[in-house]
Amino acid sequence: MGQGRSSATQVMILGLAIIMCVLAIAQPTVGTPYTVGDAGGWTFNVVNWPNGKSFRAGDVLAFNYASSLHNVVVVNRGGYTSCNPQSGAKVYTSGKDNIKLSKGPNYFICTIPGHCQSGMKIAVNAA
Ligand SMILES: [Cu+2]
Repeated sequence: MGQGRSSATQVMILGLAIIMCVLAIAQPTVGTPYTVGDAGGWTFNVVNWPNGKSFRAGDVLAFNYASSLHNVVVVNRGGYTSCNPQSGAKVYTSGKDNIKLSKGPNYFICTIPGHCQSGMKIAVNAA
């Protein structure tokens, strides 16, 4: 009599194990999220925020800022250094922009006049 119950328990355990395996496999490889500037957000003098952090391709940078005051522009190395975006640079303006890092160097600036020059720029290298 006890035989029936224990096999039902075994089936249940097996079922749970299968479900857990499926969940583990289905877990997408999501990049680590980072909030640029931490609590201060995307603002002036955020330039040193990436220091000491290691980023990987696929990690997501969250740029939080007042959309009336700032923007986020994806630039190349020259645009980063000069604070002048190359033509066709992608511009984000929502105030809550999540940008996925690509492998290698990633550069972001704010193009509101004077802001990039005031340290509103970051360079992030993604492994
Ligand atoms: Cu700005």
